[in-house]
Amino acid sequence: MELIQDSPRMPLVSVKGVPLLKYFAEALEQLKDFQAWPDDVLISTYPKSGTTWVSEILDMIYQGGDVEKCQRAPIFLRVPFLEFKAPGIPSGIETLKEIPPPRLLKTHLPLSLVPHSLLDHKVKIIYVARNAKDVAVSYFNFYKMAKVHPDPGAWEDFLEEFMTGQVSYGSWYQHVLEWWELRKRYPVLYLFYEDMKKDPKREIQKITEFVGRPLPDDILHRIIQQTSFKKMKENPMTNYSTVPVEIMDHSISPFMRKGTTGDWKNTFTVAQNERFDADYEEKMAGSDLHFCTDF
Ligand code: PPS
Repeated sequence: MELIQDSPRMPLVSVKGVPLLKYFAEALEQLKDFQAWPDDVLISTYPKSGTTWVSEILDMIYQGGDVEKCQRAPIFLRVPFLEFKAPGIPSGIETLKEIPPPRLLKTHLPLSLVPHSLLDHKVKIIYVARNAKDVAVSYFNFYKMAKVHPDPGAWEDFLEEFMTGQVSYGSWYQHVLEWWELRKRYPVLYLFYEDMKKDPKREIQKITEFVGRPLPDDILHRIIQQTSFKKMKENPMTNYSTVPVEIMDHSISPFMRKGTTGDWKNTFTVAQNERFDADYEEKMAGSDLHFCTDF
Protein backbone atom coordinates (compact mmCIF):
# COMPACT_ATOMS: atom_id res chain seq x y z
CA MET A 1 0.00 0.00 0.00
CA GLU A 2 1.37 3.44 -0.88
CA LEU A 3 1.52 6.06 1.85
CA ILE A 4 -0.69 9.11 1.71
CA GLN A 5 1.32 12.01 0.53
CA ASP A 6 -0.07 15.20 -0.73
CA SER A 7 -2.56 13.80 -3.21
CA PRO A 8 -2.85 16.37 -5.96
CA ARG A 9 -5.69 16.16 -8.40
CA MET A 10 -4.37 14.44 -11.50
CA PRO A 11 -5.61 14.48 -15.09
CA LEU A 12 -7.49 11.42 -16.32
CA VAL A 13 -5.62 8.92 -18.46
CA SER A 14 -7.11 7.07 -21.42
CA VAL A 15 -7.28 3.26 -21.37
CA LYS A 16 -8.62 1.85 -24.65
CA GLY A 17 -10.31 5.21 -25.18
CA VAL A 18 -11.91 5.27 -21.71
CA PRO A 19 -10.84 8.14 -19.42
CA LEU A 20 -9.87 6.83 -15.99
CA LEU A 21 -8.20 8.01 -12.80
CA LYS A 22 -4.47 7.38 -13.09
CA TYR A 23 -4.45 5.12 -10.03
CA PHE A 24 -7.32 3.02 -11.39
CA ALA A 25 -5.62 2.69 -14.76
CA GLU A 26 -2.58 1.31 -12.93
CA ALA A 27 -4.78 -1.18 -11.06
CA LEU A 28 -6.16 -2.52 -14.35
CA GLU A 29 -2.74 -3.96 -15.12
CA GLN A 30 -2.91 -6.04 -11.93
CA LEU A 31 -6.52 -7.02 -12.62
CA LYS A 32 -5.51 -8.85 -15.79
CA ASP A 33 -4.85 -12.01 -13.78
CA PHE A 34 -8.13 -11.76 -11.86
CA GLN A 35 -9.89 -15.12 -11.57
CA ALA A 36 -13.63 -15.13 -11.03
CA TRP A 37 -15.26 -17.79 -8.88
CA PRO A 38 -18.60 -19.30 -9.92
CA ASP A 39 -20.44 -17.94 -6.87
CA ASP A 40 -19.13 -14.37 -7.26
CA VAL A 41 -21.77 -11.67 -7.66
CA LEU A 42 -20.70 -8.53 -9.49
CA ILE A 43 -22.31 -5.17 -8.72
CA SER A 44 -21.82 -3.02 -11.78
CA THR A 45 -22.77 0.63 -12.14
CA TYR A 46 -21.82 3.88 -13.74
CA PRO A 47 -20.54 6.02 -10.81
CA LYS A 48 -23.11 7.71 -8.54
CA SER A 49 -25.96 5.38 -9.48
CA GLY A 50 -26.62 3.64 -6.15
CA THR A 51 -23.63 1.30 -5.91
CA THR A 52 -23.11 1.71 -2.17
CA TRP A 53 -26.81 1.28 -1.51
CA VAL A 54 -27.06 -1.99 -3.44
CA SER A 55 -23.75 -3.18 -1.96
CA GLU A 56 -25.10 -2.73 1.58
CA ILE A 57 -28.39 -4.42 0.63
CA LEU A 58 -26.49 -7.40 -0.77
CA ASP A 59 -24.18 -7.75 2.20
CA MET A 60 -27.21 -7.63 4.49
CA ILE A 61 -28.89 -10.35 2.40
CA TYR A 62 -25.74 -12.49 2.53
CA GLN A 63 -25.49 -11.96 6.31
CA GLY A 64 -29.13 -13.01 6.75
CA GLY A 65 -30.11 -9.50 7.89
CA ASP A 66 -27.59 -9.52 10.78
CA VAL A 67 -26.85 -5.83 11.44
CA GLU A 68 -23.85 -6.56 13.69
CA LYS A 69 -22.14 -8.67 11.02
CA CYS A 70 -22.55 -5.85 8.51
CA GLN A 71 -20.68 -3.58 10.94
CA ARG A 72 -17.54 -5.74 10.57
CA ALA A 73 -15.82 -3.35 8.13
CA PRO A 74 -16.42 -0.37 5.85
CA ILE A 75 -18.41 -1.23 2.73
CA PHE A 76 -15.36 -0.98 0.44
CA LEU A 77 -13.66 -3.76 2.44
CA ARG A 78 -16.77 -6.00 2.53
CA VAL A 79 -17.47 -5.52 -1.19
CA PRO A 80 -14.09 -5.08 -2.92
CA PHE A 81 -14.00 -2.40 -5.59
CA LEU A 82 -12.05 -4.24 -8.28
CA GLU A 83 -10.21 -1.38 -9.98
CA PHE A 84 -9.79 0.74 -6.84
CA LYS A 85 -6.36 2.08 -5.99
CA ALA A 86 -5.48 5.19 -3.98
CA PRO A 87 -2.71 6.15 -1.56
CA GLY A 88 -3.23 5.06 2.03
CA ILE A 89 -6.13 2.66 1.43
CA PRO A 90 -5.90 -1.05 0.49
CA SER A 91 -6.48 -1.52 -3.24
CA GLY A 92 -9.35 -3.60 -4.59
CA ILE A 93 -6.90 -6.41 -5.43
CA GLU A 94 -5.43 -6.34 -1.92
CA THR A 95 -8.91 -6.39 -0.37
CA LEU A 96 -9.96 -9.32 -2.55
CA LYS A 97 -7.27 -11.52 -1.02
CA GLU A 98 -8.95 -11.19 2.39
CA ILE A 99 -12.46 -12.05 1.21
CA PRO A 100 -13.75 -15.62 1.53
CA PRO A 101 -16.35 -16.90 -0.95
CA PRO A 102 -19.12 -16.22 -1.76
CA ARG A 103 -17.74 -12.84 -2.85
CA LEU A 104 -19.59 -9.63 -3.63
CA LEU A 105 -17.60 -7.47 -6.04
CA LYS A 106 -18.00 -3.90 -7.27
CA THR A 107 -16.96 -2.26 -10.52
CA HIS A 108 -17.74 0.86 -12.54
CA LEU A 109 -15.79 -0.35 -15.56
CA PRO A 110 -17.36 -0.31 -19.01
CA LEU A 111 -17.64 -3.75 -20.58
CA SER A 112 -14.50 -3.34 -22.68
CA LEU A 113 -12.38 -3.13 -19.52
CA VAL A 114 -14.12 -5.69 -17.28
CA PRO A 115 -11.84 -8.64 -16.38
CA HIS A 116 -12.68 -11.39 -18.88
CA SER A 117 -12.88 -14.11 -16.28
CA LEU A 118 -16.12 -12.60 -14.89
CA LEU A 119 -17.85 -12.90 -18.25
CA ASP A 120 -16.25 -16.27 -19.08
CA HIS A 121 -17.65 -17.69 -15.84
CA LYS A 122 -21.01 -16.02 -16.43
CA VAL A 123 -21.08 -14.75 -12.85
CA LYS A 124 -24.31 -13.13 -11.74
CA ILE A 125 -24.31 -9.39 -12.34
CA ILE A 126 -26.49 -6.80 -10.65
CA TYR A 127 -26.45 -3.60 -12.67
CA VAL A 128 -27.90 -0.42 -11.16
CA ALA A 129 -28.73 2.50 -13.43
CA ARG A 130 -29.80 6.01 -12.43
CA ASN A 131 -31.14 8.79 -14.61
CA ALA A 132 -28.39 10.78 -16.30
CA LYS A 133 -29.31 14.18 -14.89
CA ASP A 134 -29.16 13.13 -11.23
CA VAL A 135 -25.96 11.19 -11.94
CA ALA A 136 -24.34 14.27 -13.50
CA VAL A 137 -25.19 16.43 -10.47
CA SER A 138 -24.10 13.77 -7.98
CA TYR A 139 -20.87 13.20 -9.93
CA PHE A 140 -20.08 16.93 -10.02
CA ASN A 141 -20.34 17.10 -6.23
CA PHE A 142 -18.33 13.89 -5.87
CA TYR A 143 -15.55 15.26 -8.11
CA LYS A 144 -15.27 18.20 -5.74
CA MET A 145 -15.03 16.12 -2.54
CA ALA A 146 -13.08 13.08 -3.82
CA LYS A 147 -9.78 14.73 -4.51
CA VAL A 148 -8.37 11.95 -6.65
CA HIS A 149 -10.47 13.43 -9.48
CA PRO A 150 -9.41 16.32 -11.66
CA ASP A 151 -10.85 19.69 -10.63
CA PRO A 152 -14.39 19.67 -12.05
CA GLY A 153 -14.33 23.42 -12.72
CA ALA A 154 -17.68 25.18 -13.07
CA TRP A 155 -20.91 23.17 -13.31
CA GLU A 156 -21.53 24.18 -16.92
CA ASP A 157 -18.07 22.92 -17.93
CA PHE A 158 -18.48 19.67 -16.03
CA LEU A 159 -21.89 19.09 -17.62
CA GLU A 160 -20.33 19.49 -21.05
CA GLU A 161 -17.65 16.93 -20.16
CA PHE A 162 -20.30 14.56 -18.84
CA MET A 163 -22.29 14.83 -22.07
CA THR A 164 -19.21 14.19 -24.20
CA GLY A 165 -17.97 11.30 -22.04
CA GLN A 166 -14.84 13.09 -20.89
CA VAL A 167 -15.35 12.26 -17.22
CA SER A 168 -13.89 9.33 -15.32
CA TYR A 169 -15.28 6.04 -16.75
CA GLY A 170 -16.35 7.78 -19.96
CA SER A 171 -19.80 7.95 -21.45
CA TRP A 172 -22.83 7.38 -19.20
CA TYR A 173 -24.88 6.71 -22.35
CA GLN A 174 -22.61 3.95 -23.62
CA HIS A 175 -22.32 2.42 -20.14
CA VAL A 176 -26.05 2.07 -19.43
CA LEU A 177 -26.74 0.85 -22.98
CA GLU A 178 -24.06 -1.80 -23.22
CA TRP A 179 -24.97 -3.42 -19.89
CA TRP A 180 -28.65 -3.24 -20.91
CA GLU A 181 -27.80 -5.22 -24.05
CA LEU A 182 -25.64 -7.67 -22.08
CA ARG A 183 -28.67 -8.86 -20.13
CA LYS A 184 -29.88 -10.63 -23.28
CA ARG A 185 -26.86 -12.97 -23.15
CA TYR A 186 -25.76 -13.02 -19.52
CA PRO A 187 -27.36 -13.37 -16.08
CA VAL A 188 -27.83 -9.63 -15.45
CA LEU A 189 -30.40 -8.19 -13.06
CA TYR A 190 -30.86 -4.61 -14.32
CA LEU A 191 -32.19 -2.33 -11.60
CA PHE A 192 -33.05 1.37 -11.49
CA TYR A 193 -32.24 3.72 -8.61
CA GLU A 194 -35.61 5.41 -9.11
CA ASP A 195 -37.45 2.08 -8.65
CA MET A 196 -35.47 1.39 -5.48
CA LYS A 197 -36.56 4.74 -4.07
CA LYS A 198 -40.16 4.11 -5.04
CA ASP A 199 -40.57 0.54 -3.87
CA PRO A 200 -37.51 -0.76 -2.01
CA LYS A 201 -39.27 -3.95 -0.88
CA ARG A 202 -40.12 -5.02 -4.42
CA GLU A 203 -36.59 -4.25 -5.66
CA ILE A 204 -34.89 -6.01 -2.73
CA GLN A 205 -37.09 -9.05 -3.37
CA LYS A 206 -35.90 -9.07 -6.98
CA ILE A 207 -32.35 -9.21 -5.63
CA THR A 208 -33.03 -12.01 -3.12
CA GLU A 209 -34.64 -14.09 -5.89
CA PHE A 210 -31.82 -13.38 -8.33
CA VAL A 211 -29.12 -14.50 -5.87
CA GLY A 212 -31.24 -17.43 -4.68
CA ARG A 213 -31.49 -16.28 -1.05
CA PRO A 214 -35.15 -15.68 -0.22
CA LEU A 215 -35.78 -14.03 3.15
CA PRO A 216 -38.79 -13.84 5.47
CA ASP A 217 -40.73 -10.60 5.67
CA ASP A 218 -39.36 -9.48 9.04
CA ILE A 219 -35.77 -9.69 7.80
CA LEU A 220 -36.68 -7.95 4.55
CA HIS A 221 -38.22 -5.19 6.60
CA ARG A 222 -35.04 -4.87 8.69
CA ILE A 223 -32.94 -4.62 5.53
CA ILE A 224 -35.18 -1.88 4.15
CA GLN A 225 -34.84 0.09 7.42
CA GLN A 226 -31.10 -0.45 7.74
CA THR A 227 -30.37 0.58 4.14
CA SER A 228 -32.49 3.72 4.17
CA PHE A 229 -30.58 6.85 3.18
CA LYS A 230 -30.85 8.24 6.72
CA LYS A 231 -29.40 5.09 8.32
CA MET A 232 -26.62 4.72 5.76
CA LYS A 233 -25.69 8.40 6.10
CA GLU A 234 -25.24 7.94 9.88
CA ASN A 235 -23.41 4.62 9.58
CA PRO A 236 -19.58 4.95 9.46
CA MET A 237 -19.42 1.53 7.77
CA THR A 238 -21.40 2.86 4.78
CA ASN A 239 -20.85 6.63 4.67
CA TYR A 240 -17.16 6.61 3.68
CA SER A 241 -16.22 8.74 6.72
CA THR A 242 -13.34 6.32 7.47
CA VAL A 243 -11.56 7.32 4.24
CA PRO A 244 -8.67 9.78 4.88
CA VAL A 245 -9.68 13.40 4.35
CA GLU A 246 -6.87 13.80 1.79
CA ILE A 247 -8.89 11.45 -0.44
CA MET A 248 -12.49 12.35 0.45
CA ASP A 249 -13.36 15.65 2.09
CA HIS A 250 -16.94 15.39 3.34
CA SER A 251 -16.87 19.03 4.46
CA ILE A 252 -16.90 19.97 0.76
CA SER A 253 -19.82 17.63 -0.01
CA PRO A 254 -20.73 14.51 1.97
CA PHE A 255 -20.57 11.17 0.15
CA MET A 256 -24.13 10.57 1.39
CA ARG A 257 -25.27 13.86 -0.06
CA LYS A 258 -29.04 13.95 -0.71
CA GLY A 259 -30.12 10.48 -1.79
CA THR A 260 -33.13 11.73 -3.73
CA THR A 261 -34.56 11.60 -7.22
CA GLY A 262 -34.96 14.81 -9.20
CA ASP A 263 -32.27 16.85 -7.42
CA TRP A 264 -31.03 17.80 -10.91
CA LYS A 265 -33.79 20.43 -10.99
CA ASN A 266 -31.87 22.42 -8.37
CA THR A 267 -28.76 22.61 -10.56
CA PHE A 268 -29.69 22.53 -14.27
CA THR A 269 -30.72 25.84 -15.84
CA VAL A 270 -33.67 25.77 -18.25
CA ALA A 271 -31.27 26.22 -21.18
CA GLN A 272 -28.97 23.42 -19.94
CA ASN A 273 -31.96 21.13 -19.56
CA GLU A 274 -33.16 21.78 -23.11
CA ARG A 275 -29.72 21.22 -24.56
CA PHE A 276 -29.25 18.09 -22.49
CA ASP A 277 -32.63 16.66 -23.59
CA ALA A 278 -31.89 17.22 -27.29
CA ASP A 279 -28.48 15.59 -27.01
CA TYR A 280 -29.96 12.74 -24.94
CA GLU A 281 -32.56 11.98 -27.61
CA GLU A 282 -29.80 11.55 -30.18
CA LYS A 283 -27.53 9.42 -28.01
CA MET A 284 -30.32 7.11 -26.76
CA ALA A 285 -32.21 6.91 -30.08
CA GLY A 286 -33.34 3.42 -31.03
CA SER A 287 -32.98 1.97 -27.53
CA ASP A 288 -35.81 0.53 -25.45
CA LEU A 289 -34.00 1.59 -22.26
CA HIS A 290 -36.09 4.27 -20.58
CA PHE A 291 -35.48 6.32 -17.46
CA CYS A 292 -37.76 8.40 -15.31
CA THR A 293 -36.64 12.01 -14.79
CA ASP A 294 -39.96 13.67 -13.92
CA PHE A 295 -40.67 13.23 -10.26
S1 PPS B 1 -19.99 5.66 -6.10
O1 PPS B 1 -18.98 6.59 -5.54
O2 PPS B 1 -20.01 5.76 -7.56
O3 PPS B 1 -19.81 4.28 -5.65
O4 PPS B 1 -21.38 6.24 -5.57
P1 PPS B 1 -22.76 5.46 -5.53
O5 PPS B 1 -22.84 4.72 -4.25
O6 PPS B 1 -22.98 4.72 -6.80
O7 PPS B 1 -23.79 6.66 -5.53
C1 PPS B 1 -23.82 7.64 -4.53
C2 PPS B 1 -25.20 8.26 -4.61
O8 PPS B 1 -26.16 7.34 -4.05
C3 PPS B 1 -26.79 7.95 -2.94
N1 PPS B 1 -27.13 6.95 -1.93
C4 PPS B 1 -28.39 6.63 -1.59
N2 PPS B 1 -29.58 7.06 -2.06
C5 PPS B 1 -30.70 6.53 -1.48
N3 PPS B 1 -30.68 5.64 -0.50
C6 PPS B 1 -29.51 5.15 0.01
N4 PPS B 1 -29.51 4.26 0.98
C7 PPS B 1 -28.29 5.65 -0.57
N5 PPS B 1 -26.98 5.42 -0.33
C8 PPS B 1 -26.29 6.21 -1.18
C9 PPS B 1 -25.77 8.97 -2.47
O9 PPS B 1 -26.35 9.92 -1.61
C10 PPS B 1 -25.31 9.55 -3.80
O10 PPS B 1 -26.31 10.32 -4.44
P2 PPS B 1 -26.48 11.91 -4.26
O11 PPS B 1 -27.50 12.31 -5.29
O12 PPS B 1 -25.14 12.53 -4.51
O13 PPS B 1 -26.97 12.13 -2.87
